[in-house]
Amino acid sequence: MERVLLTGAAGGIGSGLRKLLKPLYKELRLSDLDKPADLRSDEPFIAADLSRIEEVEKAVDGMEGVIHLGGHSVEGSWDTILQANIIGCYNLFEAARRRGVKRVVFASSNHAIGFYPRTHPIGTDVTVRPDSRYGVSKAFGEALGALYADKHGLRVLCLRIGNYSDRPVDKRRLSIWISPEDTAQLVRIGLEHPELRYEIFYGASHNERSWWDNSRAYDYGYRPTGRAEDHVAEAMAAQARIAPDPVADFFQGGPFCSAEFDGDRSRIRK
Ligand code: 15L
Repeated sequence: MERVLLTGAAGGIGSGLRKLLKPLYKELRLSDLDKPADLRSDEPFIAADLSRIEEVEKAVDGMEGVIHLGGHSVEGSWDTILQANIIGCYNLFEAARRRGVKRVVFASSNHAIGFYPRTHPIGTDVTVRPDSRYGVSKAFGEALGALYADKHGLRVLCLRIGNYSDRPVDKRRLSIWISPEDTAQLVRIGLEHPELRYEIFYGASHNERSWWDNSRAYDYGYRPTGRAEDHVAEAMAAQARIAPDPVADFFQGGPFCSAEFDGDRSRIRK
């Protein structure tokens, strides 16, 4: 694997990953709607709007692998999600197929399964329970990845990313946090592991409070170095400043679950 495209390069995860991955690949091409403000002269960049397939095809041209972080990274209006994450994700996989890309690492999200209660530990083989239009778009991306893997032989890794950050910032994030270095480690498995065909992994560091069985990632050699419990005091101090929210505090997806919530409150145990 020598030529890799990183979409969403100007975003939070993209900005961290491009620095960690640059030394590892001969060409790490960056793409986003606009150039990252701190783009260096040795970083190739191509602007692309994911909702325009001809622009996406140009961005993936000549690449062996794609790390697809692009799109809208939180809840948004239906039209925003439709253009950036549904049409955009389809365009990415279809452009990859047309241009002979071999592997795609797709940034899915914990919000594809956000409506599982925190008391219900899950693996990656459960039915999706999205907590938002954004979460639905991530489940859609996982399904597209499976289609392109089974039908067209693309190798695809979907990372259900928890919360990417230097450290876990509240109680919920102690369960779902992933460090930049562990994210890079998982991306490398997606781009390089010889046996990988199609997998879903949780994008999580070594978190003692995790709700997720991430054994598939460990089977592929994942050995996270980030430990959420090293930051427990700070995270709990931050949590003390957040107002309690019975819906957000009950489900794995947190505030994505309570936003617009007018469902069955009797499901929520005290
Ligand atoms: C996500 O998927 C978002 O991209 C990120 O901004 C956080 O909200 C994260 O989930 C989270 O659940 O903490």
